[in-house]
Amino acid sequence: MIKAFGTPSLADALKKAQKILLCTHINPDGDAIGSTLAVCHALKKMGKDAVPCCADPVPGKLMMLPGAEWFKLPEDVKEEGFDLAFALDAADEGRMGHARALFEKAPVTVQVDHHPTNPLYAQVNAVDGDAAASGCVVYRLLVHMGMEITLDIAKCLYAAISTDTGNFSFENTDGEAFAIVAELVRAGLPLNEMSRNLFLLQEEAHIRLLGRALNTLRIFGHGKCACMQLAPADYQAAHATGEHSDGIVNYAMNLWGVKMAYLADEKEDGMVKVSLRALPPYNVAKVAQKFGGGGHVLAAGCRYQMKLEEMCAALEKEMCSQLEENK
Ligand SMILES: [Mn+2]
Repeated sequence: MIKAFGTPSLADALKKAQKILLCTHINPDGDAIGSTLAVCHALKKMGKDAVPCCADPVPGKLMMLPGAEWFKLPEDVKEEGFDLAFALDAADEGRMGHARALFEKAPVTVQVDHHPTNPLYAQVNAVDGDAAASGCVVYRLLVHMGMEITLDIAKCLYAAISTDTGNFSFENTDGEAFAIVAELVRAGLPLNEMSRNLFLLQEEAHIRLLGRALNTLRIFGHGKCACMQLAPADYQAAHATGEHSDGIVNYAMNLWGVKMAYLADEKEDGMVKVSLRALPPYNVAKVAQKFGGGGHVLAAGCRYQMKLEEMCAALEKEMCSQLEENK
């Protein structure tokens, strides 16, 4: 169920302010952009001047959200005299990058967030470490303020909640996330079109690069490990750049029976960038550490100077000893 969430001081601060700056975190994701734009739409409906700001541009996939073109880089925010600055989905002040200075200049600061480590850096903090997304906390705030969930707001909150929950598949996906999306659908959310845009559509360069990687798929460790590799020639053939390899390692990881996988990606400078994935009880952070990298137990990476084939052999040796350790 949707949690009752009394934020009278936040609602009060918003009602009193006229010129409001909305800041979110660097390398913005769907929750950052979606939560910020949902609040922006609501504030504009209340007759406020609201300016959304981010130190990095809005990613291409999120440009379809209504109001995405309102976003400004901090250096382009010319307006002075904001009465209030609002931070969204920023786990600490540093996450705002160089938008932080603008945030701190405002006489009143408020924030909405869902990171449990948030140090409550604003004057008014609506932070719930149990919420699946900042978008869930924004939804509670809008309902608390008696705001109508318009179609534009519904699209933005859907982007926020669906991306932060991995399209409703991560551990953080809770009843509230589904309950809110039920309300968004009632508000007219075009679910099929939105989910296709966010989760299915890919650039041609990504699909062509994936094709090259799939051709190198190898299974080892008695079916428990899988790997793929890419080299500069693959990027040239696919007209791809570094960002187009995002997610490719998952195709090796998502094979039946596979417990650990890697993608070894040779770069122009002779370094090999490695992405590693695992299922419990295996630990690929340990594998990455052998090559000066790190990360999480189930998702790690490293960059190492070595010939591609030698790197693959070395990784496989480490992964096989992970298999032995967890027999
Ligand atoms: Mn988030």
